Amino acid sequence: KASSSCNDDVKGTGKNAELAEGTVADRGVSSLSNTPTLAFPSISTADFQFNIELASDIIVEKVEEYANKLGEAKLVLVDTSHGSKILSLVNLKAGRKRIDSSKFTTFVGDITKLYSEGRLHCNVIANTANWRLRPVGGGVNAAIFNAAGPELETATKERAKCLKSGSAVAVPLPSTSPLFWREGVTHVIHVLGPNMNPLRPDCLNNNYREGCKVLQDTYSALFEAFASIVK
Ligand code: AR6
Repeated sequence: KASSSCNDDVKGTGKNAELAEGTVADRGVSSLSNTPTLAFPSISTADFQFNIELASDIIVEKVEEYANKLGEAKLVLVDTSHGSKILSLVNLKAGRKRIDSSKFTTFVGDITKLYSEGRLHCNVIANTANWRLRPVGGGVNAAIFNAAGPELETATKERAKCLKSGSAVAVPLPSTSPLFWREGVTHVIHVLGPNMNPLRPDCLNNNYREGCKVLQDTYSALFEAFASIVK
């Protein structure tokens, strides 16, 4: 398997969020919210071709599990289009479970422009990365690495060389990165979800028993990494 050589002990979240927030304000990004907020895309449902009905169940289940554990912090599921099927399904299912909208919402926008274009301040954003943690490919990964500049690649290499599916690694963003000074993002959490696309490494060949478990593990790893940053 392509990623089976990834045995890095993924660690560390960085503790400079408070300091970083001050620096952002100094650089002119005004009216930033103080509520720690994680913006995350739907993991695995585009390039990795994971079934969106199953993925939406898992998102709602994991958000429900973590909403209270995270205290004041908020979770925001993001997608680029108003026609996003995953956002519609999650909104419907979160509504049925009466998930507190002060702890979880959905948002239509580019995850790299949430503050500058949507006036939504998310101090942490999640990246649907590839196992090598490289700034290649498309989707969220390309958008975040492009928007963050070379600073993210350098900071990522200091934390981990690769990523196993089902896991996450949090990377503090240097204040010189445009994502930091323009959007107020202090950390990027890279995650690697289950892959159902035969053209990508480690395809699970429609094994949804394994795939659902890996997707649950990925959201747990993401929300745990966010909890470590905000605590
Ligand atoms: N802002 C917000 N949401 C987005 C954006 C954006 N800029 N771009 C895409 N989405 P994907 P995956 C939504 O394909 O399925 C990469 O090349 C998109 O509509 O990024 O986990 C990596 O390198 C979808 O709902 O992630 C991996 O190899 C969601 O984000 C592979 O693709 C996830 O889409 C990972 O594939």
